[in-house]
Amino acid sequence: MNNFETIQIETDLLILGGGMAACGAAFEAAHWAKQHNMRVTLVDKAAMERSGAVAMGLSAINLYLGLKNGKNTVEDYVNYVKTDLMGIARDDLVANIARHVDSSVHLFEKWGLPIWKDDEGNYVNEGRWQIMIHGESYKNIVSEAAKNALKELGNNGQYIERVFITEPIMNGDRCVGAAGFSVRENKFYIFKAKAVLDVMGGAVHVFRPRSVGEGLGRSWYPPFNSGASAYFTLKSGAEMTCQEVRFVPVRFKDSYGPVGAWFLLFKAKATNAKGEDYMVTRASELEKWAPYGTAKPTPANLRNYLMMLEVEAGNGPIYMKTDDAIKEIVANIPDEKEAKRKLKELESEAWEDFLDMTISQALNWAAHNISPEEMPSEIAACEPYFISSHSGASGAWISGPEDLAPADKFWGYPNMTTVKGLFAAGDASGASSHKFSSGSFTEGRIAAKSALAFCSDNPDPVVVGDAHIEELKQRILQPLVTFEEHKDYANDADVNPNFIKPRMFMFRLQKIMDEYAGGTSVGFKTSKALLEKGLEFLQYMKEDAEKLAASDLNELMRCWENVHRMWQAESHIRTILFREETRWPGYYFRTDFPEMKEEWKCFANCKWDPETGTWEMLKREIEEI
Ligand code: SFD
Ligand code: AMP
Repeated sequence: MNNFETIQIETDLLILGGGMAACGAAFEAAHWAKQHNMRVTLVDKAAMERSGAVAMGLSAINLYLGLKNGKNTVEDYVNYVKTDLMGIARDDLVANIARHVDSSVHLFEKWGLPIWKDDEGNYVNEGRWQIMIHGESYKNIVSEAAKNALKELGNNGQYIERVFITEPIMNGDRCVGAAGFSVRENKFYIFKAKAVLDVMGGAVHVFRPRSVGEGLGRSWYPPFNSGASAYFTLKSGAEMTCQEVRFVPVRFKDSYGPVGAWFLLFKAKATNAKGEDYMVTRASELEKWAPYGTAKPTPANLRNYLMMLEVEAGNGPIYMKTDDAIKEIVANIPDEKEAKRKLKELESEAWEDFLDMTISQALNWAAHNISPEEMPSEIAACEPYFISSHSGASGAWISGPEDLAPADKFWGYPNMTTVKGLFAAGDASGASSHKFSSGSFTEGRIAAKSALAFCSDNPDPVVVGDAHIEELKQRILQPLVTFEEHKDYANDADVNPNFIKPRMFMFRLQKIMDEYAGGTSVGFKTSKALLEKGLEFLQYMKEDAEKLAASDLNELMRCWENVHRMWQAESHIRTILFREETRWPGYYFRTDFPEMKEEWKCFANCKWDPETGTWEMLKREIEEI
């Protein structure tokens, strides 16, 4: 530990993360910081060029309203999001993002992102809210603009890559910075800031993945996002919302390729093995979940649910009828030459959809001799993830904008959590689903502007005592010490009675979550008895977390990633337990409370108290605007 240099950095706004929300934050912050001579520092655990969920690229921008064309209104979008989330969403937050998102998309295009255009020069819509892009380099383009904006601040702007943020730094009830370490060099970092923006994405590998053994690590959500956002806000004592609302995407089986383009652009159907369209044959099930179940489009969790009923009935495999969809489009073209040209075009678009964002799915097709125009492909429900910017909703409970938020949902600074000086956006903020890449970038912009206003109003320098810094350093680097102390006891580095390695710790966490909290192996079902047992096992894990051991910096990161996941897991179990109903079948199902209840048409929030170490569960009202 003595050979770790301690580096202290002072700034005004500290942006934690380098993903879509962080890039939006950096871009916007640079504009305001220049005018007010303020300092902005961004810290990413990876390299911004390819970090976060957009690392591999994307083939669509899922949130674009086209307000200028008068096609959609902000209100339409709020209604869509709320229905998709079975009535649970913050109107004020969703509307705030929706009214600003188009301008962010126009910036992406200006920076060089190729967006599909039709013959009249209009964007090509995938669905009502989604537009198609040639997006393999989406993240490179957006991060370059963010970095350039920070560079323009000269000494007042910096981005630091490959530093893993571990812990919040508190001064009483205010968040004043963060501690972390380099994943490449023996350097321990202390960031002191007037305002902190938590944008470290969502969480994967909390639940046991379907891919094990040689496929381990292949998941829909990127393996790098490991619950740091939720851990950071929880440990600061911030109130959290929708921690029960996980996302279970349906994807092409085993390689997790996207389905949106197939369903929306190509109008493909999914069927059971007998060729039955379960959205039709099981339509009556949707009435049980009215008014959401009977709305159009059917909420994502209910689309999943009908498919899961087929699997349970033994009617799998489930197929995406790529072949039928392509044939139908081509069949409507009378001219033979034109039909042939169209077929080639569709084939190319189908492959690009994967190559733009999930390259392994294209490899999977190639490996299994799949020609999408000739045969269908299997689809399946993935394991659960935490991603509030997509169709999940878990994250910090934040202040809305003054002009839209009801009185109890505005506390001075938009996007500030219930902890002073701590802001959240993207996957880190909750109850504003379907923001996606463009909305997360936009929310980052909103949050950064607000956080700089907080810095202006709280200009005094931040103080963090030396003893506090030393305590943080000891605690964060402890896994390296534990390993050094005990490594010679056993001849297998993974099996040692004196410590637990992060990989083993992760397997244990995933087994608990899978079996007790409704993972894939139990068909996404759980109950009070199962959840309470899972919670008991998590308490033992918390004790064992003190014995995590790391042989190098990479493992030190893995140790803390799994501690972060464990906190995400605990808040998830506690909130599922609290909400005594089933509201999102297809994401999870409470067998002891199998129905949706009017009394639970509210937010289920939770809060961990840093003073007492106890959890509080709260109901918060849903207000229509
Ligand atoms: O359709 C630390 N998303 C899609 N959005 C679209 O607009 N179109 C699509 O086509 C999309 N598809 C999609 C999407 C997501 C995924 C996983 C797939 C496919 C496979 C959603 C967007 O990607 C998503 O909404 C945004 O990326 C969210 O932005 P943000 O900023 O909240 O999260 P991030 O971009 O993942 O960035 C997180 C950053 O945090 C860093 N980080 N840094 C320091 N210390 C730590 N401890 C940290 N932990 C994490 C990360 O490195 C990263 O920089 S579709 O198929 O669904
Ligand atoms: P996905 O590839 O599933 O992430 O979908 C991309 C976008 O299309 C998201 O906005 C989804 O909500 C939407 N979407 C996907 N499938 C459907 C469907 N069958 N009906 C309506 N919307 C869908």
